[in-house]
Amino acid sequence: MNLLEEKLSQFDPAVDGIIRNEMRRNEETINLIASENYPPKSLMKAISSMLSGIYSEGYPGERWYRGLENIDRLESLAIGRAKAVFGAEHANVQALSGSAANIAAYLSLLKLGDRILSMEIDAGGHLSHGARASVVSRMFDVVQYGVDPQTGLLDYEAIRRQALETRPRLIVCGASAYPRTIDFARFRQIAREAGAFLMADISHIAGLVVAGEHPTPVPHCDIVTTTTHKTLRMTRGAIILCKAEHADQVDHAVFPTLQGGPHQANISAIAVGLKHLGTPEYRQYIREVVQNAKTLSESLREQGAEIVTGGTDNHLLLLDLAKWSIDGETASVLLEEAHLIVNKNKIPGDRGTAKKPSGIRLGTPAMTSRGMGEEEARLIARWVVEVVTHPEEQTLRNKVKEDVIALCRRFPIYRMTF
Ligand code: DSN
Repeated sequence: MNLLEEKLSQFDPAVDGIIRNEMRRNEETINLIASENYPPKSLMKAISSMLSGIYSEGYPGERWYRGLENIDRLESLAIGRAKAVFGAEHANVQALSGSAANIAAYLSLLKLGDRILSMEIDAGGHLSHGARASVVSRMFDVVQYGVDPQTGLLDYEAIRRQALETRPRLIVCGASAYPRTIDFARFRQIAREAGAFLMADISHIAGLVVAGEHPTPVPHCDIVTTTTHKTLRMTRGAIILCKAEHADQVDHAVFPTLQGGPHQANISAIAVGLKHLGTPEYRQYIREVVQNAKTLSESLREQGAEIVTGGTDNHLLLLDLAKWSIDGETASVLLEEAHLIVNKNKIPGDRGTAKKPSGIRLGTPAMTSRGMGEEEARLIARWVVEVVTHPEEQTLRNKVKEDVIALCRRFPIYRMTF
């Protein structure tokens, strides 16, 4: 048997079956996880090529192995597209994930033990911004800012005071669960006054930045990091953008400090994805993502839901469940039974725990990718409220599940057969 020619379904029906079941699960549920999306087929074709077997330590023109002329061309193409799309002086496309990109950014600007000022995870920051559970908190001296517990908003004056008191070497802005526009220019002023570098992690809002639906941090920051698979709708990876003066340190921090060979098959898919970002269709998609999030938020509010900050400016919103006496864990389990997929999330001033927080986070990138719009957002809002306000009613959840599946059939993701 020639294994190189073997079909997955023939050689490994177990794995093939799991993949098909996962495809079916996606087709029959509405994915409201704010950080997830469906990459176009063109990217999935690229990522499953022979490039998966390639090693290419180094950078274009400076490799350790031979036979990489096509890879050099590919990575240069991806770098050039990333710089053009974001208006950046330098781009690194090798980091394997958002956390790796963030750690590489810290290593390129800081010495171990230097102080970082970043957003608390409970307020919407990311693990890799220095949460206690992350290795970042052991590598650096991390102090953190939150949001105003009453409004849920960033309090720039409080952050400024904290920066002037704690004198960090680096200020990190950007979030995983913040529904409002971030004032990067204001962060730049704070960093300048405090004598700190400024880094933005725009993993969640990168697509909005590219499409002009959120102000760009690029001119204000020393380094900007982003994952590629959220609103950017690519396969999973990360991009680091920086000023030319930091280019060598950033590249060195990624390779050889943090990683060996990059995943060139994924870089090929990212290159394709970066080409998509320049199209009018992509800008229209992002406008719809934002409009759907606003409609979802307004419809939830009309039905009595408490939305953190009162609404959203971007692709996600946080639902405060306290008034309905249900926690985020229970709510997410019940919603999953109804085929509505969300994640539990802490909210500002939360008295709950990470495992049993008071909120859930809802995002619109994935539902919008399959063509759902405002009418569907209103239906989703109604179903979410029905399910979380009637936890005892299994029959109601079954009915919502049937309605969700019927709606999903009208919006196939990939038009693939099982
Ligand atoms: N896990 C991602 C999110 O859900 O926001 C961030 O890494």
